[in-house]
Amino acid sequence: MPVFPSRRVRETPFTPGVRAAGAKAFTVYNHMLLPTVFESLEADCAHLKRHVQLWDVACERQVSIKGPDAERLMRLISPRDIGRMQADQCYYVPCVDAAGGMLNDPVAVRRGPDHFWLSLADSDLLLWALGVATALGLDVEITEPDVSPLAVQGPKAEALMERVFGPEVHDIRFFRYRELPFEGRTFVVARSGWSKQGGFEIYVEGAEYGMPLWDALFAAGEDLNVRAGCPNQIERIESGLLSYGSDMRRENTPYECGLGRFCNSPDEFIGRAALAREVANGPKRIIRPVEIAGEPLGTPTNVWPLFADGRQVGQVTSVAFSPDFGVNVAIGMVDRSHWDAGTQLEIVTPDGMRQALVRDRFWN
Ligand code: THG
Repeated sequence: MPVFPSRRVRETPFTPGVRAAGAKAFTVYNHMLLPTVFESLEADCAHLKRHVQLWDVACERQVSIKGPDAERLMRLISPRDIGRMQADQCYYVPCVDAAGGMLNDPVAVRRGPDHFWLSLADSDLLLWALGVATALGLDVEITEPDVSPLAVQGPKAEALMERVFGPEVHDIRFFRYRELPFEGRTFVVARSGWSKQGGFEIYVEGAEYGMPLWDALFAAGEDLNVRAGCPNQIERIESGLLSYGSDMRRENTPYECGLGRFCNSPDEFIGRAALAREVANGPKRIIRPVEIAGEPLGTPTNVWPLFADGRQVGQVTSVAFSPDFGVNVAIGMVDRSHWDAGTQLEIVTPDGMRQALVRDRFWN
């Protein structure tokens, strides 16, 4: 079931490399191709934990917010303390509507006093930013620039990055960035990425630099066993990294998603009153790691309901069999009455009813 690319379902600057490396499946994310499997989920995961991978995550599109009112707009649309963000810093920022519902969970990158990028999860947040800015008559320019993130992930990412960008990469702290040269250009290089195996993200500015950088990293990493990879469904569930659209949506608040620690803004941001009420009452349900017993399960294409005493008390939205932990690992949303670690539930899967255990910690 190959995906038919078009102007709407966009290829990326790295697509030639991804195809040549033998991507077996793609999904569509921000109207762009995102590879999901190379060898197999299990083999890709094992390699990621031991070596280093290049990930085409160009689909993490940037919304550029630039101009005299850029910080004002950022303070309105993020519940996080944007005012404290340093010049070289990245912030994970849940964005919410007036009712406190999640609209996206981007990584914000401060490019300057009056310039931010929002590195999006899968929803059209540009339209929201544009709507807020237009309604309030803010002096900002909002665009989707020609910037394509390339992630370098895995325990050998440090060694590979040093060979291409120099020893300065060692000085980049978590969720900080430096502008480092490549073939006469400089790129934002941040220590971040959608895995817990360590690594960097290079924000490649200018599509024409995509394949030259891809090829340079491959050539430099041959003895490090570098391979093409992609966000891995097993590893990211083990790590508790949430996927917007799957694990949480507009019907969820950041507190339900365990993202309350990123909602510390002193400003009058959109959704402030709703989130204050949520803090006062406590969330009704919460994201939980869930272990599902039995044979390896496939991936859900819709919610799998969780039951206790014949009543639905939650749902599971991401599942993978973990070879390292020997169980089906899953991300669920569980009602307050049943969210305590150690609670045994039943889950309806396409393979029938299974036992499900609510855990307090993710695996990685
Ligand atoms: N990198 C960049 N853009 C992105 C993602 C990314 N856009 C889409 C998607 N991923 C956005 N969602 C997330 C979710 C989790 C994290 C980053 C982006 C993440 N979380 C860490 C954690 O939960 O442990 C650290 C958060 C922190 O402490 O600030 O990394 O991956 N460019």
